[in-house]
Order: sequence, then C-alpha cells, then structure tokens
Amino acid sequence: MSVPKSMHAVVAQVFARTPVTDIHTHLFDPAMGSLLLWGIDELLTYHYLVAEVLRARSDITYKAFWAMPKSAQADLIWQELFVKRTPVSEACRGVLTVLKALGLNANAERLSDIRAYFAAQTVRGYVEKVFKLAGVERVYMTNDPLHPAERAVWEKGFERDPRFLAALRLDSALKDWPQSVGNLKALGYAVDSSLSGRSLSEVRRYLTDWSQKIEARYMAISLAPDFAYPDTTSSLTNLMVKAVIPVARARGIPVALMIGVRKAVNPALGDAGDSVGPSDLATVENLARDFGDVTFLVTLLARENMHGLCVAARKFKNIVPFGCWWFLNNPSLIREITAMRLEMLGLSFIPQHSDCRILDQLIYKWTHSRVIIGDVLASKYEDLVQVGRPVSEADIRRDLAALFDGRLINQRLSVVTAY
Ligand code: HDL
Ligand code: ZN
Repeated sequence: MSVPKSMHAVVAQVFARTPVTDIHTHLFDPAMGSLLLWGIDELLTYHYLVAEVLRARSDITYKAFWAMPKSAQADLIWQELFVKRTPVSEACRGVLTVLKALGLNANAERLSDIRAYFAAQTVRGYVEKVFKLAGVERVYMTNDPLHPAERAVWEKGFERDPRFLAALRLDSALKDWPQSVGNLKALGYAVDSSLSGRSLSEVRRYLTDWSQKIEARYMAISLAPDFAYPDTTSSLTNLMVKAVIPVARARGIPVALMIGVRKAVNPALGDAGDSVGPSDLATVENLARDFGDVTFLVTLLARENMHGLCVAARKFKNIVPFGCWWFLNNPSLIREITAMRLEMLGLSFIPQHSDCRILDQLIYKWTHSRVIIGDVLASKYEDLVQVGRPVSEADIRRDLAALFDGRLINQRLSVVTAY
C-alpha cells in the first residue's frame, strides 16, 4: 500500500502545475526590443547585487564602479560575491537558481561558458524557456509613456505578445509635480504648475489617452511614506483624487498604490539608492472609504506595515494587498507575511509578484516563492485536517488558482467594487 503523500508534497505538486500571473514586473514585451533585459550580465548587475558588491568591496568608489563596462561590473560581482565569498544573499542565490534551472554551472570560476550559453539564445526562444521554467503564464509590465525610449516604441507600434499585459505607471507624470509639466506640455497636454484652469482635465486626458493606447489593466504609482490623504496642500494628493481616481473609475480599472519608498537616499547608488519608511495606513483606509467604488491594489514597503495592511483590507473590501515587495521579497519575510495574510484575509489577496527587472529572474523569484508560499499554505491545510475538515487536491487546485491564476485575479480586478 503506497504511503499517502504529505500535504506539503501534494501542495508542491499542484502548485508546480499552477501557472501564475505576475501582477508587477519591469519586464517588457520582446517586441519592445532592448527594453527587455535578459542574460547573465544583466542578471549579475541587478541593482540588488550592485549594492551588495559595493559592501563587499567598499574600497571601490561609486565613480570607479559606474565607469566600468557592464561586463566588467558583472565579472567583479561574480568574483567578489560568488567565488571569493559564499553567495548566501537572496539576490545571489537567485542567480544560482537560474543557472541550475538552465543546466549551467553555478560553481564556475569564470563567466565565459555561461556567457557563451546566453550568446546562443534568441530573445523569443528564451522567453518561451523562461516562462516554462518559471511556470509563469503572463506578466504585467510597468509602462511609462514619459520614458522617451519606451514612448517611441508605443508610437511606432508593435505586435503585442498577449502574455505581456500593460500597467500605466504614474510616477514620472505625477510624483514630483510640477517637474513633469514640461514633458506633459511637450506631448500636447495643457497643464500648468499650479494645476489651475484645465490642468486637471488635461492630466485626466493624458491618463485616458495612454491607458487606452497601451490597454492598461491598472494604473500604478510608488509613493513616499508620508503620502497623505486627505491633504489639501499636496499637488500629488490633488492629482490622485481629481485625476487618477476619476479615470480609474471611468475605465473600471484598479489603482495600485505602492507606498513606503524613500527615493535616492544614496543617489550615488542609482537604482539601488532607494530606501524604505513606514507608511500611514490611515491614508489607505481614507482612500478606500471615500472611493468605495474603486479597487485599490496596495503593496507597502515597510515590514512593520504588513499587519496594518491586513487589518485595513479587512475593513475595506476594495483594498487588495499584493505581493511581498522589494526589500520584503525574501524567504523569511514572505513566510511571515503570507501566514499573516492567510490568517486574516483567507484567500482574498494576491500573495506575490516578482518585481523582475530581468527576464531570467522570473525563474528564481517564482521558484523561491512557490516553495515558501506552498509550505505556509500546506501548514494551514494541515491545521484544518486536524479539526476534521479534509482538504482535497481539488480544493488545493481551486485555492491556488484563486491566489495566482490571472483569469480570476483579472476578474476580481476588473469588477469595480460596489459599496
Ligand atoms: O518602484 C518600483 O516598482 C520598485 O519595484 C523599484 O523598481 C525598485 O527599484 C525595484 O526594482 N524593486 O525590486
Ligand atoms: Zn517594481
């Protein structure tokens, strides 16, 4: 008689067969050319690893590092973090998870053979390979029409890959108002610094035009920890309330609030220079209460906000917590956050996104997350079995689809919340 499989083994098997939708990445449709980053040199020069190598080699100046060609930066990172030191960090381990999945040598002294492997790939073939190895069905991009190179691709037009969905990112247009006034005016939107006259309707037109053009499934903005609503003194709050939310309502799409980023605390580190701060949950609750017919996807950057976000989501059905974002996307914290969310929200949240900047990262971010999230879920199922509620494989398939399958996520996100 075969030994019954453990709940953990069943969950792992079902999860391995459950294709996921990745609701937040910085990846691009392969038709968008060099905007889509992939390969070992991009993997190794991911800004997480830049921060780590400059700690390992604090004798290297920022200026000297940035002056190095990307391949030299990658060689330095490989030697310092993977060869001379044990690659125990999550960002280091991730690179090795990718190499193992591709059948490459994670213990190589030099990168030459690995580089030769990537040189032999085509981007389209590699997208297929990565999606398959990562068990990813579709990804949401982060699209910024004020980024000149990206706008040029949209204006030229290209045949979309249906697996790459668009999300309209608002930071460059709204965040440091009135810094973007010149860029918006150059695109023909009659806005002015004081948001007087037709400014707000012109911002709404920008949001409408571009969310239509890229078929944005949601609009997203990262916000500082001190972002507040209500706040009659803030142009950004005014823009959120009088431009973003009306367009979200009109288009029936969610607004993703990504709160807690303290930008460029160390500007010399570039993309790696941002830090974190605790946000005020009252702002999220006030928005959810005052705009009850808009769905707010919410992810916060500070660990100490994770419990409060669960409480806020219990108070307001139009708050949908999503992912373990950025500095929270580490095994110990994914475990803690996922358990907290299951205990307080059941299955009514989006457990994870990858936040990938490099295509290959889909493999490690989802491999690592499946293990942890599957483990936490299996433990919850075992608790139920203990009290006489069996959990079948069909239950597990249904639950994982609710948590990760884009069709159901999409359905929930496109249905505008009723009061
Ligand atoms: O603002 C964001 O979407 C963040 O995810 C930043 O891109 C950040 O630099 C990042 O890559 N986090 O993983
Ligand atoms: Zn991101």
